[in-house]
Amino acid sequence: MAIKRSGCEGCADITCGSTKEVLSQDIAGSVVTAYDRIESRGVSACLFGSGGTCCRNCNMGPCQIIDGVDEMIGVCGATADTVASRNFARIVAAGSAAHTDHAREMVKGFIETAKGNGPHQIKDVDKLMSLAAVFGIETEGREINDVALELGEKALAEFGKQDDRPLSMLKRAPAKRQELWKKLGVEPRGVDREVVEMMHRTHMGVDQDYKNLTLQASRTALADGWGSSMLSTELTDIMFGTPVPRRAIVDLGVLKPDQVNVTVHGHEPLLAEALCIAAQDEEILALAKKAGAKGVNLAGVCCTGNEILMRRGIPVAAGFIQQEMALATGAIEAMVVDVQCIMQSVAQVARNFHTDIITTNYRAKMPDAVHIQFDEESPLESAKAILKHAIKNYRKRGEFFIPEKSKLDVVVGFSHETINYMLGGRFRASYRPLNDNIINGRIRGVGAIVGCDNFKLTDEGHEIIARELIKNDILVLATGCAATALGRAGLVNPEAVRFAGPGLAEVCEAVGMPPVLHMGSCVDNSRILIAATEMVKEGGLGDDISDLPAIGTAPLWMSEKAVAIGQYFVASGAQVVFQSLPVSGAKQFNKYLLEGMMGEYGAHWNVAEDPHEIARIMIKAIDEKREALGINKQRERVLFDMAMRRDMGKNPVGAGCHGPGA
Ligand code: SF4
Ligand code: MSK
Repeated sequence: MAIKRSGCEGCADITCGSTKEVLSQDIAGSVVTAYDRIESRGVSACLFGSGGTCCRNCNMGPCQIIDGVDEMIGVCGATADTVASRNFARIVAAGSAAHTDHAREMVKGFIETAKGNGPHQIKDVDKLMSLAAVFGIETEGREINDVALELGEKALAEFGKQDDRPLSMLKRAPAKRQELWKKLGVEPRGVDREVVEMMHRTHMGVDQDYKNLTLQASRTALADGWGSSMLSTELTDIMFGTPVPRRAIVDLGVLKPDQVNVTVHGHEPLLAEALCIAAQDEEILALAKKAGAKGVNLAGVCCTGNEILMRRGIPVAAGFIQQEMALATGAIEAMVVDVQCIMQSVAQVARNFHTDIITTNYRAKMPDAVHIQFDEESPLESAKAILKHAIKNYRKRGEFFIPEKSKLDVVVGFSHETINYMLGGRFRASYRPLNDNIINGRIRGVGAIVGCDNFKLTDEGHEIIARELIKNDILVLATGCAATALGRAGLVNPEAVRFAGPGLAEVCEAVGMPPVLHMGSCVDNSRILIAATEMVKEGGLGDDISDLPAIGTAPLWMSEKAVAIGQYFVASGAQVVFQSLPVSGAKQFNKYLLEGMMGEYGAHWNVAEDPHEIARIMIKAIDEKREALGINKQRERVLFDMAMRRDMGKNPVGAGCHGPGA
């Protein structure tokens, strides 16, 4: 059945250009995407679910609570604040668990590498030594792999630690923040323990105080940010190399007409790295040629894409919202998936073509997919088996369409070490120049744009916020699918400096960096914590993260992981702005998140739907921090107006595309 789409006349903006182009082709006529499902569902969101006041934590319910209405509390007496805070805490626990299970796999892979098993080596010895120091590991006169093995084993022990001592990595935070965590009682202990305790405390009849529940939500989130996510990022860097700036390309146009196209979708870089090595293997290349292809073209989707983009410059075909569109090209032989953010619909879309969805992780199987288990002990063999399967599909490829013009240049690879080198120079790497430029006002502050994209708001949301921030001299750090969206918008590129304000432009031009720095995947938000800590330690901008003129946003968040990230940012002293939070049905708890947390952590959550409003909140918060530091100069906020948009050859805001059926 051909899908009737209502079209998107007049929309020429680049963020949705490739999606629109693919779905307007005849070959995509039978493909049903999320855009179609949104249009055909016709059901508005449940108010109790959106407000966070639906509880199904026991079998006396489900209970739908209306705040302030006595008859509408839970059967057990639970109030709206209790229910919404329990639900919020469970979201944080689920998001932290996802990062943690991913991180554990990375640590296990690191241990195998340290033992000399598999195709990888220890690549970043400097980082190995600095992390060994954090764990109190003796390094003098020892073999590199010996140090790495001890580090891997100590890192693995952090997950299951049962004593009450805090996680080792917490000592990387500013001293004042560590003191605050101790005082509040939110220092995380074992990573797994915090998730388990969170689930216990939200069980029926346990913790019923929204503030007390939120303390454990902070502890759980901190175990993620400063524990599992940070371990994953750091050990991955040690094993695969800390990213350095490199040029690459993003968007659907990275698929190749004459090669076996294999997209890697999910999160765990162990699989993706093995595929990168296997794709160059002579046996695999010979098989591809025998099948009539010129080679194997690997391309990323979602955060796996960001991992290999950052470290290897492998192109990213799609972010989260474009995963179905990549398949709808008909040009992909296999979409290889592991864990997280894989829509079940990809198997249904693939059925229209010769494409196989290959699941690779026992945790994440799908109906209608082929399963080839990725074996951590022989990663190369697993990767080759996957590619051989993909190559077999090449001859079955039918009609296809690749939007070849949809291909944007990006410069990526901005680890916190890279920022250090770029601004301070390789021989005196330091955050001093960044701090000085913030103090002298060339750079007004730092804004992080992180997280997913979703189908609720236009993809343009990321772009609008980023353009407004850089125009106002705010350096943007980006991760996850937000970074991919900004890449598609042409902003992750030194040439985008023409859109920046004069101060930021001067700094970016001097060192040749883009005004939007791609810092990696969603797990890599821990890089932002370290960068913020380095800025504090460098001096001149206060003595805690909460003093910095810096703020984060996840405007188009989708995954529970984004809420865990938001909570660890706030608990670390950095304000965040989200497009919505499922807590609005509980007055006191909502107020506590949006205001009350400030008194405890020096930071709080903000909610705003409109991207311009998000940018306004971010700029205001940065100016307030500058004021408190005594470094503010009164200046007008430069509004991102119609004239500027015309100047950039873009459509007016609001005429952007919310997908092909918008
Ligand atoms: Fe209802 Fe209380 Fe059970 Fe929740 S825990 S479902 S509010 S009775
Ligand atoms: S993949 S968690 S949609 S960033 Fe990390 Fe993208 Fe968000 Fe998934």
